[in-house]
Amino acid sequence: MTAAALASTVRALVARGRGILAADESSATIQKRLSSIGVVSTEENRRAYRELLFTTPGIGEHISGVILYDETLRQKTRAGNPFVTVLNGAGVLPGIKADKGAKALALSPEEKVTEGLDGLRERLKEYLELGATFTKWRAVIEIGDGLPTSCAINVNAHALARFAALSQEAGLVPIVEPEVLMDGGHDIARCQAVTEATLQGVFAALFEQRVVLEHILLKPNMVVSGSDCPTQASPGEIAERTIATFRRTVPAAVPGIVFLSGGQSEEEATRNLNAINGIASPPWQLSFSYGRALQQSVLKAWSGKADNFAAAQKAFRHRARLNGLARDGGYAAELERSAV
Ligand code: 5MM
Repeated sequence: MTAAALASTVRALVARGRGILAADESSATIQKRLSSIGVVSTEENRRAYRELLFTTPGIGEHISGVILYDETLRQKTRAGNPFVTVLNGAGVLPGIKADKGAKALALSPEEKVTEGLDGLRERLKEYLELGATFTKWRAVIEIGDGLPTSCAINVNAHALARFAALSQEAGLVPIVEPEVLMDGGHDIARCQAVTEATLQGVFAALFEQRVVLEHILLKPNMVVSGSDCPTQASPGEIAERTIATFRRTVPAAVPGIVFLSGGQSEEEATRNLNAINGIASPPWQLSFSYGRALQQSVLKAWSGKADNFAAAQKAFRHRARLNGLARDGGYAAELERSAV
């Protein structure tokens, strides 16, 4: 794939009014999600749920790309149509989770390092053949007493950069996801300091490994208060601190920042994205790549029952539309009640 093709994929993923659905839950995570609605995580139930999402009428209006899990990239609709074909037909780019999960970091077991580099060049070749146009790798950074260590930041940054370089070599656009977790009682200032240090480490590694910044997307956390912090920051403060942090660390050559939701409620994730897009003229497109914040109400509406299929698709369309509006700063809380 040429540089022009990588640039065109990037542009499509961060087009105005649209964003990314992260449907790349690993087997352990999808099991948790399905069991929360009383559904057993069999291959058929996972397939049926993903079919519900991907065949939602009008999905391409507000969704530009979907991140898939290895199993899902190979699956088909009940009628035998490959998911990749369904998505392409709806104007939605298929992408793939390239990492193999976060594992305990040797000699610092409270922290994690993401694995999956061995054999990655060969897997990426296959993913391209199966129809993926972009990839994603998630690193997890925890905040705690004495955490994160600079070791955890650096080993994860190194792996993210190796993943990004291999993806670009294969002709796939890498989404680089360093997630500073919300878990804990820390305040927003601490989240800001850790996010800043993490992004500095990530961009130093990307630069060192010659990754073309124009052909990546960054998928970070927003700068927020820890989930157990007694004082929760307002959307205005979240937006100000998030943008200030990125201005210090993310080069303007990066075309887009697509946020993860990280455990925020659906409404919080939409409201905060809207506030972030209300800040004047940042150099990057600011969009979403949500997993939970696009799926919580969908899972609940579906509850594993075929009769609820249409209601669940309606819930998905609603969340996608609201985030599509927030991505351009056009969301208002009253719209929560206006499902179409
Ligand atoms: C959908 O969740 C993704 C997969 O997580 P696991 O590998 O732990 O199963 C995850 O990478 C996701 O893409 C991001 O964390 C964003 O999802 P949220 O729910 O934070 O928006």
